[in-house]
Amino acid sequence: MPITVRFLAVLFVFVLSPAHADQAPPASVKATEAVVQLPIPGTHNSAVFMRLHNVGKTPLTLVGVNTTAAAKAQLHSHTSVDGMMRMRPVESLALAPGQTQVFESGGYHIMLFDVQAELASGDSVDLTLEFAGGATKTVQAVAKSRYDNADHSHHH
Ligand SMILES: [Cu+2]
Repeated sequence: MPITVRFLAVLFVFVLSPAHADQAPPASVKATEAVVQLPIPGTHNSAVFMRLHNVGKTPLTLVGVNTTAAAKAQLHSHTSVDGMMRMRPVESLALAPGQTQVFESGGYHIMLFDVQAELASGDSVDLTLEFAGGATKTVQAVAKSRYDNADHSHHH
């Protein structure tokens, strides 16, 4: 009986943690100017903006984002539908070698749902970017309020 239990336990762990998740090398990407925009007071959702650069020699496909700073993170695009700007989830985003994808207000962004209420301006937030094939890359973003430096945002 104990042997059977041990076998089942091993099987269980194996099923829960596919081997490739631990062995995939970090994706060759570099994120700069990564910012977690804090939600407008009274709301809970917000977005991440950054510049994501493929510094490797192989094409990459971003398929997901994880962060402990929000209940859920999702890739979004901003497109015009019948003359209205609408956000919509995107399944994946290709990044050619040498390409820089800008995530910005009004364009591609990482949508955050139920942002942690205690997150404050200046806090560092880890974002784990997930790529097709299992490679990941954890990048640091800074939490910012849209009311920070309001006078200077257009002078750079
Ligand atoms: Cu969005």
